[in-house]
Amino acid sequence: MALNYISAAEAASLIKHGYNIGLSGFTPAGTAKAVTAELAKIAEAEHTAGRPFQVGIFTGASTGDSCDGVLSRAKAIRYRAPYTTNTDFRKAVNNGEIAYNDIHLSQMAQELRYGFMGKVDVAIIEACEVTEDGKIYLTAAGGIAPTVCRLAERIIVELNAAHSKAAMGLHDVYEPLDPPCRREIPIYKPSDRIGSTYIKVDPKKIVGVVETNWPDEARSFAASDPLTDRIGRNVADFLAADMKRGIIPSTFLPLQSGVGNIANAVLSALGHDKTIPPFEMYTEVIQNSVIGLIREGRIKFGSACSLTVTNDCLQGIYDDMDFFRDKLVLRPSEISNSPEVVRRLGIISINTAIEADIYGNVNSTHIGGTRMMNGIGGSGDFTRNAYISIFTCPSVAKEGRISAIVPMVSHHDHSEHDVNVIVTEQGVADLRGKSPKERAQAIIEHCVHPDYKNILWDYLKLTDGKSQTPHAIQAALGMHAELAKSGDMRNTDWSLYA
Ligand code: 0RQ
Repeated sequence: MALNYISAAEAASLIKHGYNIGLSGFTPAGTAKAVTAELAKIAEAEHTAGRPFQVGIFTGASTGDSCDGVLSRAKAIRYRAPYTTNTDFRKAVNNGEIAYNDIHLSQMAQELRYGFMGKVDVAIIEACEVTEDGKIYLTAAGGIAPTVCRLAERIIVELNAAHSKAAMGLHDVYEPLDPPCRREIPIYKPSDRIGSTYIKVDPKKIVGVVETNWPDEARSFAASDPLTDRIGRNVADFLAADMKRGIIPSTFLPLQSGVGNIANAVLSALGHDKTIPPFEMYTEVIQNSVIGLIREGRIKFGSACSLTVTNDCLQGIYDDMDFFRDKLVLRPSEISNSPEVVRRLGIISINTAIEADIYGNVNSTHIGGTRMMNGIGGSGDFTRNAYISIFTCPSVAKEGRISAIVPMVSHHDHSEHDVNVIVTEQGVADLRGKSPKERAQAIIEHCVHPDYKNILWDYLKLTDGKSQTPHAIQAALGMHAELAKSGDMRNTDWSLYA
């Protein structure tokens, strides 16, 4: 069946008010871009004409400005799931304009299949190749593409020349069966391939192919600085010591690491610590630092959902595919982040906290307990099931006015039952095997900034000091209340609560 080549505007005109669209891509690699950019223009025109126009968006993780940015500015998003990092989208969410469902990334595809979020009307999939018999070859991410292709009534393919056809073969496309027929996902080591290199669809569902040449919109991260280097060093030293005393096998274990500057610094420190043998990644996002370490032979294999790398780094991978072919695999997010596989492989997970409390509970998503930052991403998928789960963050934010360690988190993403280790630039709190009261001692002693140590010790004096998890409930959010009042947690006055 011949493919029907259409423009991005023609493709966008197939999407109607009230539709749910399912997108390829993940943080924000491999996201379809051209059709959503045109859709924003349609939404603006409809709004000007006094007609409603909003869609639901299902995707793998964050998208770039060409989706979350333009569509939120055009007030064209009714509902969206999961993770996002776009500033305008964030503003719209915190203004109450968008219904944002921040779910674990591993659950997105299956919740669509289970019918929890309504039907997928149109899938928009970025590809480096599409064939007349319905084979779609993805670009730099797996995301939820296989699932939305299967569920959607119609598929639009963005054939993007900015991605080399060398990406063909990078993917391992696999969709598990749903209960009660689900079997194990047969991955026993990070490099195992269990699926096919393309998504196979009924070619009649492909209603249009849009040719584009639009580079990925990956964020560039700031160069490492002394603070992130210190955090990275603390993580590397901690893991090296665990290996030395036999807690981590001498062959090491596969790593997962989140997105951003701290993640880059941690990987750089681990990669350059020669007491740690070359290791593997079983992670959701591969950043530039991992590619460098694969080239240096320090990382043996990278399994991920996306190549969230700068465009020159991505081009370098495509140009050097003979080298990378047996060192990288991209998977759908429900496989890259599968709790089952994470538990089996014994992953060491490293994610970022906005704040943690003295008992080891972690908030990764909300500022001040109410305002969405980005979302939980895959941090919960890995943390709950990891061999060792680590959270990192600077000990203070906003020039010291905010302590990242507080008596009680203002929003709860990862519970004390799941968090093994907290690392700041001040040091490492190893929470494994400890009771809540022992954890509080370790966290305040090792992770808290000197400006806040006495404030937190004094908080404990307000409690009975005996109960399982001692709290002075009326004062537990006192540091947050002080921040709201004076703009500086250092002014916290516990006598108000005595
Ligand atoms: O504010 O943007 O105004 O400068 O939060 O903080 O320190 O620059 O760090 O960019 O790595 O973001 C947790 C949000 C950290 C991110 C989070 C302010 C701070 C700054 C950003 P500015 P930094 P990052 C991977 C797996 C999700 C969970 C996860 C994230 C801004 O890493 O979204 O790891 N993680 N998922 O000043 C008020 C505090 C604050 C604070 C920091 N306590 N109170 N503001 N900030 N702490 C993702 C995927 O799965 C795909």
